[in-house]
Amino acid sequence: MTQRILITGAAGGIGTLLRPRLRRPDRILRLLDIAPLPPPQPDEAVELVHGSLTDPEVMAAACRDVDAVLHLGGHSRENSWRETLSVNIDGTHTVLEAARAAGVGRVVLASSNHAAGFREVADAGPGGLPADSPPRPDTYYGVSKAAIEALGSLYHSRFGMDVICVRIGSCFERPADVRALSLWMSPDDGARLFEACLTHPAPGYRVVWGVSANTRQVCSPDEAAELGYLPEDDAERFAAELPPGEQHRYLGGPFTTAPLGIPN
Ligand code: 15L
Repeated sequence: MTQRILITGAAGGIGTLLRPRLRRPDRILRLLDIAPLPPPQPDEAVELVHGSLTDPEVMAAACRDVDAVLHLGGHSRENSWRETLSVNIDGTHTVLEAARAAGVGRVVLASSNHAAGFREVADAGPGGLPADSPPRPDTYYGVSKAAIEALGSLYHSRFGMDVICVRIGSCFERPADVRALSLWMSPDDGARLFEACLTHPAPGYRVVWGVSANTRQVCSPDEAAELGYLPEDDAERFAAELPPGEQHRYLGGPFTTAPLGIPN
């Protein structure tokens, strides 16, 4: 049977990396964004929706006939409190509410390491920081990610929805700096992890880290492994190419000192 997956924020960085990687013969990707989306490739089974995840009518229509939602949309960095509240927190409520009303059984939420950005790297220990370490946000952005994890938990407990919160480390083609040698999630591993989130038979509610199998790992791999995620990449192969730098005291690195509420 054909499966339909709605991806919010599909024109963003991670959405763009995942779009070709989540293609399956028996799958339609419904891609939603307020930004323009590249037109379908030949033989690409996609549906493009231009609209805002903060609009309940847009989301109600977008969730129709959908099997799962991959909610990547929202501000991906620090912004004003008003914007963060409206787009990230209220917007995620709108997404979850539309999914619930449409009977969508599974929602995967893009959380972030910044929900726990004030966790100390030195506390990681040999097993790494647990994925469900209580929030210690480093920014308004981090607060919004902690809040959406709580919203996801509520929608699981009240409505039985499967909700997986992925505390994404740093997902780019290659690690940007020394800090990312610990937190990098390669695009291919990102696809492996989101695929595991989509295919696990009964995940319930859980929080997992979204990172590759990095030599300098500070995040526990166990919770994502329980989902069936087997990362294959390691940021270490880029280490020699990166400018020298020190590991930060806190997981959130520069976010922990960036001014609050100022877009960066
Ligand atoms: C994030 O949550 C951001 O969305 C991304 O732009 C990076 O800054 C990443 O964290 C990171 O910590 O490297």
